[in-house]
Amino acid sequence: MAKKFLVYWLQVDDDPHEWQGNVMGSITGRRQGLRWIALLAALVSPWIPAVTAAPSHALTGHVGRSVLVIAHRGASGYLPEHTLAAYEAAIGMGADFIEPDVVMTKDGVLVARHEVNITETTDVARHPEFSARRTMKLIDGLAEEGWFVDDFTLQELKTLRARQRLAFRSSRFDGRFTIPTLEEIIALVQHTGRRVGLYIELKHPSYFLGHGLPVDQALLEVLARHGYREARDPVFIQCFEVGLLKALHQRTMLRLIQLVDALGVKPDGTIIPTRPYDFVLSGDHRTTADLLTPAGLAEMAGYAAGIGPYKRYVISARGTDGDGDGQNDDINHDAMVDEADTVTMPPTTLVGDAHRAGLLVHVWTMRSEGRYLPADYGGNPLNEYLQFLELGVDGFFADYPDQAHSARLIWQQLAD
Ligand SMILES: [Ca+2]
Ligand SMILES: [Ca+2]
Repeated sequence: MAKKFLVYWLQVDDDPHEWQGNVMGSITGRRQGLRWIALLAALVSPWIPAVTAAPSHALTGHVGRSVLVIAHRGASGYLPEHTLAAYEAAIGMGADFIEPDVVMTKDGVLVARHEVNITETTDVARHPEFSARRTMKLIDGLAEEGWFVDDFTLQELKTLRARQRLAFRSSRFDGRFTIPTLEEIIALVQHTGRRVGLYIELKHPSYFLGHGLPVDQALLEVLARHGYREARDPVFIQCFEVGLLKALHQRTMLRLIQLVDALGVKPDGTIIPTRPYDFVLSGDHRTTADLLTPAGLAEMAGYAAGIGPYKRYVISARGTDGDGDGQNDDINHDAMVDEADTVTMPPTTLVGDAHRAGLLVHVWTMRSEGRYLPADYGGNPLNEYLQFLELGVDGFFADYPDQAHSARLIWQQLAD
């Protein structure tokens, strides 16, 4: 999801020191790290018992009671995403939940992939027997070319191997791992020796329903078959679409999370909202910005246990457009324009607003590479984690779950 957020296109009046007046003002990175930790400890001490009242691995989830490490697509920073190896590594790294995105095969089996289009994350292009299946499809209104999961049976899909999607992450494990089914993932978490939860995202449900593949029904059936039925069970079902979650709320006690997307961030740090795709289909003109108003939060609290917002809705970041071309400048002169060329802005009130509405807040996505870290974090992802912990989020989606786990440990030590 991150790639699209690297687009910044408005003039910015940038002053990296302006935000120092707020409580986060000591995070200026490298040299001031210790000062920041001392300040943090002083700030949090009066109310920390509420945060640590439940053990960190409590999977029931409850506003203000625990902070969950959610392994985003598995330990996807290290291994090809959505493979049993990536999930198993994440469990070993201390994740409370692993996060399978599920899509459906031609023969109605739920498997883990982030996209309907499997071109980027598998070696399908190197299988001549499938070359004729290369095609063009409309996915949520956007034309895509490649190979698509719903054109393959499970048996065919199992002949493919996963590959690393991002050029700057290791490709040494390409070709090693198959695409797992949801059933295989459930078997993995049920045999790990500790309680690990499933944080399952239904991808593009309107697309699949439109093609005669009822992903929601299949998901509830698979989960029920393995004993996941109640709100106390270690499962969250997440989706960007609103209507699907509202319908699920009528049919399951399992906890639901409303994901809240964005189109991008303007150079001045303003978030550009988007529309859930079911809103596009139904003619509902509201955007994700409307979901995050008091009325929107109250509505979501009627069917969801929490929200999964893009993290910039909580702490945005802005760039610099000194040359006036409408794009962020490469202020660190590394020949790339990315989040390292931005600085964070004062936090919004979203975490508190959502908590007052009774909603958990699980933010995405924490990524440790420097290109994802605004300059004031000094290249250290710990600074980002601590800032979000200080704001009271209830969980993180993390590509490096070991680092999320470490950050939580440090946070807890600061509280002692
Ligand atoms: Ca996901
Ligand atoms: Ca740069």
